[in-house]
Amino acid sequence: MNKTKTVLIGTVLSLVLAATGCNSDSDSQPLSESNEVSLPAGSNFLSFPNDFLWGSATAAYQVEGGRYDESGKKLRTDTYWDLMATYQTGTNGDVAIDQYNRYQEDVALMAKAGVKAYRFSLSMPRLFLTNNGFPVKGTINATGAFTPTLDADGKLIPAEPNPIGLAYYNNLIDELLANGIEPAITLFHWDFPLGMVKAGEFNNRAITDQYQVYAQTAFKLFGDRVKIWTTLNEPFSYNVLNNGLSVALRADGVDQYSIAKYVTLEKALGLRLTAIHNYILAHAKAVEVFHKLRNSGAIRSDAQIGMTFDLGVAKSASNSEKDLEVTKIYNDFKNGIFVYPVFKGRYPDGVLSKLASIDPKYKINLSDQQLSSDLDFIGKNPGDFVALNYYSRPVVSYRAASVSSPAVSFWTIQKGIMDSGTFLDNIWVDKQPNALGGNNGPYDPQGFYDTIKWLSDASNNIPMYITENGTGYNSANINEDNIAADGGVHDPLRTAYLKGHFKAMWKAIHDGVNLKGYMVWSLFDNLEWTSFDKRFGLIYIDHNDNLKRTPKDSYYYYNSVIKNNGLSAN
Ligand code: BGP
Repeated sequence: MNKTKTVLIGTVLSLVLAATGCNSDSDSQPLSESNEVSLPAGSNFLSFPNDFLWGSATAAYQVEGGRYDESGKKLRTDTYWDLMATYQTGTNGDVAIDQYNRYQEDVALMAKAGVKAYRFSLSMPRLFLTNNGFPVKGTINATGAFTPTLDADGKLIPAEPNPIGLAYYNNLIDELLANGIEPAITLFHWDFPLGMVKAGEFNNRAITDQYQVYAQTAFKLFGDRVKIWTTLNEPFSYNVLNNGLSVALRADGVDQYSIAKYVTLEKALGLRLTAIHNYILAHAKAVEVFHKLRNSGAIRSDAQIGMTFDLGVAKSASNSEKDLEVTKIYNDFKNGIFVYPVFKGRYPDGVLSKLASIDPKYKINLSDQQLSSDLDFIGKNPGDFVALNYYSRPVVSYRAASVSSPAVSFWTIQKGIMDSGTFLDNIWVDKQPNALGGNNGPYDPQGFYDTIKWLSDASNNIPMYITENGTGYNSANINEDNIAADGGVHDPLRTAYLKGHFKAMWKAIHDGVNLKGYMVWSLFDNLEWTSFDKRFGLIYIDHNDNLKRTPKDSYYYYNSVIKNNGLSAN
């Protein structure tokens, strides 16, 4: 280990110890203590509701592997991420953490951790192997273009699921249930078959109908056993931060990496506005068909569905009127653009006109009439719960136009690089990581609380699940994820991070938020889309030793929280 890193870790550890009240030494500085939530005086043990669902989350491309069988035959068709990951770092998800072959071992580790739910995603490329992974029947012409086949009523026809892929998900679900773990399915966690990306993915409205048929097929296949469903993962990250935007840029003939540094947040939102709208429309279409099936008794009557949002409600840099005002605008625009259509049936006031005023091509490509009928439909199909992924949140301040920007905005499309930039003329957004925040942006449990509250208000306090939260560190930052001499993995930073966020959840419930469960990201170190370096797991995966699983200290901490259904306030 090099010296700089050793010093850094030493400093950070003392900050953590000071912040968690474990063992302060004289050099300790308070670690953004203002970011911790304050608990009611006299709080001692923080108990969670009896039915609180403590769980963990993953996504298919990040854990499954299982791209080929032993004879080299494809077990799934290609996904866009097979290209993305390889293009960026030369790595790929062919094996990932091999959950495809080791799901029984992994479920046993979940059971040992005491988790009550496992959120995983279905891989469309695995479930539909033929026809380039399209979930509907169709034909492919010589140039590779897909044309859906329609029935006599002009409707799409569901494709036959691939029996081997289907067997995998059935086995996984049955194994979870046999271990008393609730399966929670994400229908779309970004790994579209390559063919659907070539067909325009969410820029193409027709994809929303194909997605609806896919959702219906999945409900019919697994809805007898699965109670918790999320439709689509993270509209912001999918459409703006990473692959959606890169698809848009490539389609424009622009190299995504050279343009990355010139892409301001509003430009990225503008470029993907139609796709964002279609993403939300697809959610509503899945909810509609889900409720039809539930009403007709075709799936469990207690099954529930919702969408997973990636939000971070910004903190104002100061109490100045201007900072407070731009922070409100930022939150309404940046978070509201995804949430308001679903729960209010409208986009935030002024956001569409503002984006169009920046560039006339930043618009949803629909007639006013179609847009308003879509919003009516979306507003009528919000789902049964709302789900939140939270890692961090930015600090926002007013920046006079006369102040020269230190740099062009870096809302980079490469995952994992969070930086600062301008948003809408005079809004400065700062997302520098702090010690406990690792490479996710700053550690900010108060931001978690604020985001939960904001989302609860925006969704009329509908039941809420946290579907992702956690932290990953890597060698470029702070590497605490190593097998120690004693054979364990000691990750006090991750434990401290979790503890701070559990307190924030407790407080939100105490303050009336209808929070039903929490899925940590992640139980396993996994393929963080383009690299294995960022380790988010409570279980260490050893790439030098046959992907051996070793529970980290944070795993045992989580186990104790679940067992006690709460944690100490101190
Ligand atoms: C979320 C994704 C997850 C996972 C997580 C890790 O955006 O839904 O799939 O990748 O982020 O966080 P990070 O973006 O810091 O890598």
